[in-house]
Amino acid sequence: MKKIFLLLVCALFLMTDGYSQFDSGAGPLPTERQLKWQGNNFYLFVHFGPNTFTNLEWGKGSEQEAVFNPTSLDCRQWCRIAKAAGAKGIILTAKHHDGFCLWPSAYSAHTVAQSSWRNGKGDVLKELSEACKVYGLSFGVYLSPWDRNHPAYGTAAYNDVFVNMMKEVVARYGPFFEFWWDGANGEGPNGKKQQYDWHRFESTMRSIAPETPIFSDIGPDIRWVGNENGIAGTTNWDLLDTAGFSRGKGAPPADTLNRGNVNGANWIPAECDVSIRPGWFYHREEDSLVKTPRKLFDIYLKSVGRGANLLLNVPPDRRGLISSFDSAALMGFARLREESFHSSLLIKDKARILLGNKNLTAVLTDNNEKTWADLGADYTNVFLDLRFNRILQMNCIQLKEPVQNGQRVKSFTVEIFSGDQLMYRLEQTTIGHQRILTFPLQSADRIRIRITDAKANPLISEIGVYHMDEDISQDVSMSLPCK
Ligand code: FUL
Repeated sequence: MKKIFLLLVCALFLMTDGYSQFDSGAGPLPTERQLKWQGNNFYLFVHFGPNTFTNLEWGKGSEQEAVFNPTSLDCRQWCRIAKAAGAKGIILTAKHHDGFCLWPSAYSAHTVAQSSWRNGKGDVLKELSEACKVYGLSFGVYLSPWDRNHPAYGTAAYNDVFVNMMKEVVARYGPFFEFWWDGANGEGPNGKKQQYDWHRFESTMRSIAPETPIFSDIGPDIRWVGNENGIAGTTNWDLLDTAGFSRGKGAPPADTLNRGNVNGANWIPAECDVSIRPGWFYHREEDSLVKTPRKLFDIYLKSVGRGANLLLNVPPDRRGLISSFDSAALMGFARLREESFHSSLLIKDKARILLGNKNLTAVLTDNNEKTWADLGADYTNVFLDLRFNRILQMNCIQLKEPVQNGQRVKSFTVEIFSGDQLMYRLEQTTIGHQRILTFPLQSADRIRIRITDAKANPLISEIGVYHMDEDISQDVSMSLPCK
């Protein structure tokens, strides 16, 4: 009997997918590559290709290669703007659904090499990977398996083509900080759909780029957030059940992707992809529709501020440059983040953070996710007491969990006091890598944070309190005013 029990325990261990590790109580844990990726918070997406020149969103695949002809492409300009915007990296659509390769692939006859751009000698991946190095940015690629041009699409031979292309880009332009698989699966030039060999695609990537996290609807490392508006759920678990689901049409419901699964079997955090414009590719008629800095800041609060990463698309124009409309919006967005978060009132006021008689101020304000406070097994009977030295105006609080130990907090409250008077109360669910909550401006000298439910001892690594411009702190959904 004892032997059977031991065998069952061993089998259970072997059944885990090898990517997520298990910790009793706290649930699945992130891998090193996922943790590193999570630290990037915000980075740019670049949709660029024949669509930029034909004014389409989904190219047909029958476009002449000659249509791709940027007049003054400069990837360093993209990087300068990304850097100034505070983005940590750039992911480029190396091949979109039209099949056109932005690098001279040996596995396609529909690439930059067949175009007249730079007499067929140009290579956008090479240029961008080099520029990213110069500017200290991470580089990633998007590779669409759906290919409306490739003659082999719709046959088993196309899976070889896709595998070869992955090998080619990893060898020539890697390492990548993220590899992006689009789940779309439409018809190819011969009217047939492809049976993607996802298992092979995944094992190929794991063997040639084990450090690179892979994005798709359902991971294995990063999941889609279920919408293209850049908005994660107010409840956002880094966990997802993937058994029985597949990429594309077979993915879990959008709502599940948006919030994750509280007891999900795999650590697969969400990424919020959204475009700065209505479309993913550049269209001149959308110049006046570029999102404002305030709109971008609101998206930031609802993505990064809800524990997800933000992938913001900024498509270059027909010159091969990011237009001044987009760069101006990005600079305004960076300014709003800088003004809002550059100094926590806890530091400015030399406030104290107490847990009973323990002073946790240093640990919780050291901007170091590797140090944390353990609120213990009896956490419902204690609270973190943030004591300011005077009445201050505040409208934002930021909390972080050290997710290397799992995502533990299921619910918590934040109570804001002036003296003994409770001024405002927020009831929330998850924290995760980072939670930013805004509320109507309060004059207060004390904040009480109580964890009301958790999977295991709650751990908090960082707290910040801010007074941001009132116009931009309007995200008051889910907060419960008490007066
Ligand atoms: C989707 C694509 O169909 C869009 O064109 C865009 O690339 C978006 C990021 O992913 O699946």
